[in-house]
Amino acid sequence: MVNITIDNQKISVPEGTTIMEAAASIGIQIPKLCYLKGINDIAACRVCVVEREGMDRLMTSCNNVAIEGMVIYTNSPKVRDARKKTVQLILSQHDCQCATCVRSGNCTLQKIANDLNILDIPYKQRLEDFPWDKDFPFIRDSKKCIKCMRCIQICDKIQDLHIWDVTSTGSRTTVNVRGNKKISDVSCSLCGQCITHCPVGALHERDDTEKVFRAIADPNKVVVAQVAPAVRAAWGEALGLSREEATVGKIMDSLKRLGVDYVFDTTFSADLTIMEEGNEFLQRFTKGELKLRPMFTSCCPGWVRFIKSQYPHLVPQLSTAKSPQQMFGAVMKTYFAESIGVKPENIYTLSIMPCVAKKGERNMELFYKEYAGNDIDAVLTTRELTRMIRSSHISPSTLVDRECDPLMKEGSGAGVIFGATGGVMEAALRSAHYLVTGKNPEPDAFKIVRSPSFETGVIEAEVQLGSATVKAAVVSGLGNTRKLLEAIEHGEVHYDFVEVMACPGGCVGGGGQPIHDGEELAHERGENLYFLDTNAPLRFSHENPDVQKLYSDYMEKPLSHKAHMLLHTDHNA
Ligand code: HC0
Ligand code: SF4
Repeated sequence: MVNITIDNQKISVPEGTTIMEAAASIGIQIPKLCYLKGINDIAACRVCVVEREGMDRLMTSCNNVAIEGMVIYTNSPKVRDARKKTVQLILSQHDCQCATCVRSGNCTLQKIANDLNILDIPYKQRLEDFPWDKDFPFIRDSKKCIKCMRCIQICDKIQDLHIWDVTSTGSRTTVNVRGNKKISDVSCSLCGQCITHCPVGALHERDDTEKVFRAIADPNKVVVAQVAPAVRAAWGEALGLSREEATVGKIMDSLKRLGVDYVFDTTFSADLTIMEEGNEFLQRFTKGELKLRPMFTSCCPGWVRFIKSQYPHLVPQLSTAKSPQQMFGAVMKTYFAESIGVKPENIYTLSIMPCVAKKGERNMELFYKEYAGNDIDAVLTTRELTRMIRSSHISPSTLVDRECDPLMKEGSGAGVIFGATGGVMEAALRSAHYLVTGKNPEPDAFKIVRSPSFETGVIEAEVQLGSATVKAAVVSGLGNTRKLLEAIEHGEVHYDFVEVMACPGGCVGGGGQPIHDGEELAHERGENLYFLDTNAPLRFSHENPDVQKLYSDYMEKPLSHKAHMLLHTDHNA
């Protein structure tokens, strides 16, 4: 242990503790803008400076450790003065139009400036203005970038994609797409992790809320919405609702109150995906098509973009099943449209997703009889949904639990856990066990594939399906994924079935989820989904009565010709 004094309080902390951590242990939260533990501890912003007794120069507290006998002041006049000047300088290079910023009220810079009582900016404003393609699924506003480097570090160290870079040097040092290229010309996965780790509003999703408001107001459109599994685990965070209060039924109510005509839960089509993907896996597995092993899941568009750009030769190993989002869109514009007697072109399919990449995936085409369009017409992130609720002046406390509409009402617990890393695999194994043996396993029989912690990269499991042993692996985060793919390519590991999710922890940690300044909530949100699964009346996708009805009335059987037309895709197209 090391003994130090912080703001006149004597404390003992373990060796290696940073001054920032030591201060936090006694309730002193030293302000910081760039710091992310283990990822960005380069002291780029210098907002976290403290004064050490006997030293002239102030020191950064995020990357200096406590040393025996140190006496530290975190809020002396010298510290306050330096910190204020630093923040004022940052503000002089930041577009401070807070009223029109998507992060207003949830911006670390705004909070720090307020806390420091900064009432003016004595320096000349100098804003950068790089062009950006406003049609791209996410937007970078260079006028708001504070060069904290978090986006660079997340993309390099966690996602191993290197989309962002420092460009120029000295006082002109700035951040941009690597090589000053257009974002559409680099291999961005659209995972959105740079957005959720940006402390200000320099990065955000393309706003599609107005487009959705217009569709709702259009008397010729029937708006049909779906809500992804992971949204229920996080939407309440942005509206001040507790986990218990923020039920999925209240999301359905909010959508109806916004004017959406029909509301559904993506867990229905997650169950449908299991029927298609599970059968596809068993077909590939039992036929022993070794060159197609392992089969990779295909429901995460961030991962699909990654494999297409980084490992194109492995694309044939992706499951051909569309993601639940896309399957649901196709079913809404065909089976459901026919059931309510509306033409597919008058159905407007909307999804609420924890994801930015889904805004790109939505472009997947749908051809059916004389209809040619997209499965999905608009994707809103969890953050956009909560903005729509706020802008419609709906008080969250007045929301009530509302069921989904008939025909595709049911969703199983297996569908709910899709939103957490390992969930797709676990759901698939539950049903594959039934398909192989004719018997249900214990619902939690395959919980070995669940991630024990947020940091866990790869989970491996050998599971028994009847007499066959299936080697499964689950990975989340694209840096971890690259390592796993390299090991597969070098013959170091052998699997039959691999689930990949681009975001650390899976969709619960998605790039479209509420932002908490670098705090990682994926594990906690994932636990919530497992809790919902444990308490769900239905635990197996193959037992979903509405999915069974869809097959008997419309699709015939999994992997039928019609199912192939509507529910599968050619990843090479
Ligand atoms: Fe996901 Fe999905 S689980 S990718 O994370 O498979 O976005 O939540 O909706 O489509 O179901 C996201 C979440 C989904 C899809 C489902 C899958
Ligand atoms: Fe989107 Fe989920 Fe994939 Fe992240 S893990 S890119 S949120 S689908």
